[in-house]
Amino acid sequence: MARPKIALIGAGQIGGTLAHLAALKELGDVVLFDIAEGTPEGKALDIAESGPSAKFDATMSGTQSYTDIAGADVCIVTAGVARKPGMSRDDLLGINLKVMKSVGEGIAAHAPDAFVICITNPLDAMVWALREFSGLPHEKVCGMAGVLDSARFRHFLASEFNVSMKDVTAFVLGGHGDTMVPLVRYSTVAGIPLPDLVKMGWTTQDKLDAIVQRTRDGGAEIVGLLKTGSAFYAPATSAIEMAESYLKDQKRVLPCAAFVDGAYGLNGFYVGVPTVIGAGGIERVVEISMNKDEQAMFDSSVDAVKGLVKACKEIDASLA
Ligand code: A3D
Repeated sequence: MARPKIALIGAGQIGGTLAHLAALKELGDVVLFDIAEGTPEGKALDIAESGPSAKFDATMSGTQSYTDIAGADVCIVTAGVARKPGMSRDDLLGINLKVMKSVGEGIAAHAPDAFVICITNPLDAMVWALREFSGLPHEKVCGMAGVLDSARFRHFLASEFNVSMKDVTAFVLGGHGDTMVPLVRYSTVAGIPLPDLVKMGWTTQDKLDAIVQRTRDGGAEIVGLLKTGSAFYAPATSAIEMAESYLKDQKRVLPCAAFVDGAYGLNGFYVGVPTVIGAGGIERVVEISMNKDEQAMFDSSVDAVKGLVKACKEIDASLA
């Protein structure tokens, strides 16, 4: 059986890291696409030349032509502009909306059967726009944010408790932005919910609140440190986890920006929710019960995303 084909639309910081990780994990043959001439070709060649030492079997190629993504099984989209210090994700809206139009049309024409993972910001609006422009089935188009936000939350919690990250699970819902909702009640260490760990004296409520806030600001913290771009190692690793679940039909339960129609009181809307990812794409949206405070946070996050989608429609009348 032929190896799966993975098309990476955008060969910048995240795109290059995605290609490297896909190769190391032998997920399939990789095509890097970018409008910047030489960048995808150079990264593809560099990674291919690491193959003999890393001992992976996967081909790498770079291109400026959408015809080369033909028949891709997975497309991961990072094309666009990343945040600079002082820029919000929403500042990127107008620029990246145009990029989603060309990418969506390219995928529709050459890889209509692919599972598509969008990473370009502002995430929840861009995944919606990419789905609209590509016309692919909703369950085959999703956005990566929740896995990353949860990973950041898990990392901070594991450091606070001085335990293995493997034993920390965390739940982050809502849009990928300042209004994201890290759900403390559903986050655990080896199955023990965080509120119980506060009662057990492992941490204090104040420290937990600070970790929740640091999670919300996780992207900005890296932007502030790097000064010339945004995070790329953890975002790429998160998207690879999602792609692997699809390609190997793992049916992992992963939070991502998915099309929610019916659950959470939403009628046809992209937002961060727990999902099951398998060979069918987004096979299930997991609806959890929320208390009043959690629901209020989720609602305001949904409202923020609705505002972005409205702005997209205003910028591009064809979306309205
Ligand atoms: P960067 O290194 O700038 O790479 C973007 C690439 O896109 C560049 O190589 C560009 O040449 C290319 N590009 C621009 N326009 C097009 C086009 N029309 N077609 C094809 N390629 C194009 O950025 P990055 O890799 O660091 O980040 C990529 C995106 O991910 C940005 O929008 C970030 O804001 C976003 N991001 C999202 C998260 C989430 O958690 C959702 C995290 C980190 C970054």
